[in-house]
Amino acid sequence: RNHNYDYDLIVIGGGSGGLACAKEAIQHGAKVACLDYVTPTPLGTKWGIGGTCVNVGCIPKKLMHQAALLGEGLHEATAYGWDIPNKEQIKPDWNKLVESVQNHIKSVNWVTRVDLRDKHVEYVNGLGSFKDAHTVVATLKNKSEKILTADKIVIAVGGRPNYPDIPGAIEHGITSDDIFSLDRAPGKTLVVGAGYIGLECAGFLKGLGYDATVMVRSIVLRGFDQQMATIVSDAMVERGINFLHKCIPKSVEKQADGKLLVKWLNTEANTEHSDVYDTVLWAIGRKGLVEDLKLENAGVVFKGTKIEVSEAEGTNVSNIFAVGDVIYGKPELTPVAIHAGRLLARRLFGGSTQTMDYVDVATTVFSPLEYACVGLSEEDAIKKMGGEENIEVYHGFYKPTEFFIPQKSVRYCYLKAVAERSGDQKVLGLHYVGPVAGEVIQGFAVALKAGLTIKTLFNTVGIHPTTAEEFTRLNITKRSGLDPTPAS
Ligand code: FAD
Ligand code: NA7
Repeated sequence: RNHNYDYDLIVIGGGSGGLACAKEAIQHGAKVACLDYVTPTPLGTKWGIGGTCVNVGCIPKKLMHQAALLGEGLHEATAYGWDIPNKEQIKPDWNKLVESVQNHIKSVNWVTRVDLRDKHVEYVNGLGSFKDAHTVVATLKNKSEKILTADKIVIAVGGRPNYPDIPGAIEHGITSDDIFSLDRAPGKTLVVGAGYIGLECAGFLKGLGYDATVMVRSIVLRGFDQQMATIVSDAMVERGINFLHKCIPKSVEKQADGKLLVKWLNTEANTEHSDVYDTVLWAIGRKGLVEDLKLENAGVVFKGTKIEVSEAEGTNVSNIFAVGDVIYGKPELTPVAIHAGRLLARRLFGGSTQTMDYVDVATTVFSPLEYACVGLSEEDAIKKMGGEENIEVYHGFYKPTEFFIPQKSVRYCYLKAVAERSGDQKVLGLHYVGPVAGEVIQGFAVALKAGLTIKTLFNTVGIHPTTAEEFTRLNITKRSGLDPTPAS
């Protein structure tokens, strides 16, 4: 070790990427400190160690999604013979749900702290900033400062939600950082933004019985396959979620009765509108948390709110690296941050040369009708292969067993395999909407990474009766023009 420094490694940020990196570095004998500090939201919401995923992201989101699915299941259960008295009066208790979700999170925070202590990672609950390229200042809660030096520094500060620059946005609006611990039922809610976070929040709110509206600036789920995005949003409309298309918010005012008067502009018709809501939730994208880091003191170059890194997650300063949501142009997903953090620690301290592969990362949108995919969207496949004539799209609607008895529409289970047209037809992308979408796509993601072809896919014997098996028998191409809807 280089004894000129207190530590071999300082990780700034104790979220998915930072913790994975710190713990892996310890495995390789490094002396490691990990800083984590949460600046409260404008509403005053704060949380413990573990970062976005555990506290205000994937985990509470999936728990609330599950709560919403159970409500739906309760209604479907009667079709199977469950006798549920006063079904229409069944309502979730928001405060009880929040309490259960927060209890789970607190237990994870605690386990994380114990784990760090057991592994001898020094945890510093302070806001980190650079003094120079090897020195980090941790500003603790009581405003005192702790100076730490290290040979290598990893920036894993993640991101936080953006607020629009309109009157009342910060004073009266909330974000995903607040919703999972909100101390009152959200009531009638306007969700601004139609990325995956906006759709998921509106989805579980409606599923829990609250009136939900999504305001869409341009298109739904930009960056995702647009045919799939349409199926997802149509299914949301069918569940009673309102969509305001081509609209942007103008102002939020609090009325005397405490409700929020929102004014917005329809950019297509150039007309102004307004309505009153109990809650306004901004889901308009996220910014990297570079602001507090004083990167200029270390000479680290950044791009907007993000840091551009090399193939080896290196910044322009040789001993400083970055992983996770704070890096520029890579998928903002927990497993991406974890994998990159771990591989980085192995390279820095374990003699490894393996770099992170950011290509073909599978993901799921936990909208009421779940959507999961891996690889290219149909649009991107057409672009990559130089035209529609060079790809083949196999697709089909399917009625899973779960849909039979409650008589759910076949329109809400759809599978699509996008492949090269020639040879064994390498699979470029797989798309699925339907039950347990993430579980369906995960295994296929492995196959796609291993070079899956249509020939292999169709040569695989399915597991019956599942929805995933349908991928092995998609025999209708879009080109054929045949109806992909099954007869029954
Ligand atoms: P984070 O987990 O955000 O951790 C960064 C940590 O650093 C935070 O604790 C932060 O407070 C701290 N920090 C920041 N600045 C400093 C500083 N100067 N000093 C000290 N500490 C600092 N991903 C999925 O894969 N699946 C999902 O289903 C999913 N759902 C999501 C739902 C929502 C609502 C949101 C918001 C995100 C979701 N994500 C999901 C994304 C996922 O949460 C992030 O990609 C992941 O948490 C990024 O990890 P990270 O380590 O880069 O940053
Ligand atoms: P996204 O995926 O960046 O989506 C943001 C959404 O908000 C998107 O629909 C945007 O519309 C919309 N948006 C952005 N700015 C505004 C303003 N000012 N007014 C109204 N609507 C706006 O963000 P998420 O929060 O869903 O997800 C964050 C990241 O996590 C995302 O990058 C994923 O990779 C993971 P647009 O399409 O730009 O017109």
